[in-house]
Amino acid sequence: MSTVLMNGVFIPREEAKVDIEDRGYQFGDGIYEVIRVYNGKMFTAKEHFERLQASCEKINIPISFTVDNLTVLLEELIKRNALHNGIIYMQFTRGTSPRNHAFPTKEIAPTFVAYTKELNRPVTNLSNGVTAITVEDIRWFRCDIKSLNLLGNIMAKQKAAEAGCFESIQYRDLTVTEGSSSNIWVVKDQVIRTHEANQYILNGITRQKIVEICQKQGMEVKEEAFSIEDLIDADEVFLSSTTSEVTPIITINNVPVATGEVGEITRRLQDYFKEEIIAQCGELE
Ligand code: PSZ
Repeated sequence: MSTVLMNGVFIPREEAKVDIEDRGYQFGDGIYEVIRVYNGKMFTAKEHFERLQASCEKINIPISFTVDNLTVLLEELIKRNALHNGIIYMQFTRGTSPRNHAFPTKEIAPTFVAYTKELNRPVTNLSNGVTAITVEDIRWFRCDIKSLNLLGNIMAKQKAAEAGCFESIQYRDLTVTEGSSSNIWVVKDQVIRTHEANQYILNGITRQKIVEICQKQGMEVKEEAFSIEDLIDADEVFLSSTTSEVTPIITINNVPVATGEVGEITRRLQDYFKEEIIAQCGELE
């Protein structure tokens, strides 16, 4: 039986219940984070906590934790669930209040939940790459907030699933924004590009790490939007996320990317990223 952290208390998963008037349940009025755990240790935890705080501030959910006490609680959660490789899912909602679109006028406590899930590294996808389709980005204009409102994202992912593909690459007008749950990258003539971090995308923690790696390794990286045409014409395409790390994309809309082989720059970035993981969490199996 697994243990869940709910509002600061450890309880059995079966006992973790939310009220029907929790604003997360009724309006999607809340935010979340997913932190990767390797060898029982959290990877890039500080960055995830900072984004969590930023998301809360952007929608005025009062923050009821410090990074230090949250770290202690999540480490305890990992221990209680004997989590070796997996994720911590955590979310804050604005709390429970009689239904009304406007925020409650009375001060209410946010609802906080965190739980763990076992998940191995997606070694087959990392090695062979995945397939993708392009879909129109129908989401709102605050994709920088890691909001619980994921209808646009899940509809995009469902389209990919129905096409037998791993991910949907979203575009607005002619510009590629991001995947349904990942950031998208192209490589052309040794130059690596991904959409700039603004309101049209989530500034992925994996994305930020990759930019850092490129700068450290002297690989040319541009945080600059690119078009559907650039995507189709790229030498290499890959996606990045907490659970997918650096995953090659080998076909888009059933058409191979360049030769259809995983690119050299993608492989280098995978290796550097793995070194980052090992430096923080220890040797991987
Ligand atoms: O397990 C899951 O459900 C996860 S793990 C990561 C995500 C979902 N999504 C991350 C994400 C996203 O949802 C969107 C719309 N854009 C980019 C990303 C990548 O962000 P990081 O690198 O922080 O995971």
